Amino acid sequence: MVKSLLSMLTFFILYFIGSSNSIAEGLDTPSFPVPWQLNLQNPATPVAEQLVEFHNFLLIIITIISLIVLGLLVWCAIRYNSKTNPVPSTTTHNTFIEVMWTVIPIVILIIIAVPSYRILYFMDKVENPELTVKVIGNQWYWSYEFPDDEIEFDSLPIPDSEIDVTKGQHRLFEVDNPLILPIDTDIRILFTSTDVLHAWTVPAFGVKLDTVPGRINETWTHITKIGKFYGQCSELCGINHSAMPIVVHAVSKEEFEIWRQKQIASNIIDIPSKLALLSKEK
Ligand SMILES: [Cu+2]
Repeated sequence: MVKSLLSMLTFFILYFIGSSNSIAEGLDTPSFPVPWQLNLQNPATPVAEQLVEFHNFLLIIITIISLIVLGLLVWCAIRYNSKTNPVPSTTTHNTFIEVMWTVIPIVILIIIAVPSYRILYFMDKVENPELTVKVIGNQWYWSYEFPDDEIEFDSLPIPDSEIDVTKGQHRLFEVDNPLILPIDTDIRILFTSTDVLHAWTVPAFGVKLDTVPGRINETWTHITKIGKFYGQCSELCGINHSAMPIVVHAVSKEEFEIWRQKQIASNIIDIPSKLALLSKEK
């Protein structure tokens, strides 16, 4: 406990010195929650990198503001209490101070708004996506589609009883069919839902978007690291909201191509059975 507190304290001190990014990388934050985890997850996309930088920038601003306000409160409490200052001043207006406490917050808000909007527009769309993936929220699991290749599959959570910790599996976080995505590729992600609102959230990608029934939302990603990335549904969607984990396997372009071809091949084999199903429906 004491050790954890000390490491937390050291972390914060170093954090405020301004070397936060290198520390965050050094800690190699895993892409799922762990006890005593601090900071955001390690970014794996340019969007997530910018969000982490923006978060660190805001942390500096709020720290300075908090310290100034605290300093003013302490100063007033000590210098102007009834003992040290028995006869209070009757001053009610000071034009200079009033202008300052209006102008300074406006300037601070502008300083925050500019990078905030820059990231918001950066996250919005990618010009020429190399790949499109569609995320569909269902009560209570995710479905994924690659519309260009007619690949589609469901991604269901693995129940606690089947989790094998020795294989590095994490309780409440694993799925049977993870989403496979290539690295170094501009990927357009479309979001929709079949029933209620869900939100597809993968913190390491800086992606968090609602899936809305009857509507398509859009964002993009460009994964820079090979790895396994975890996320969860982040919109209260019913009784099993907590049992909608997201797993993304980011693989090399070559590996992705092999996986894609396999999926396409299995689709082709499936066509006769699909046709049979269709004729039955008629
Ligand atoms: Cu959900």
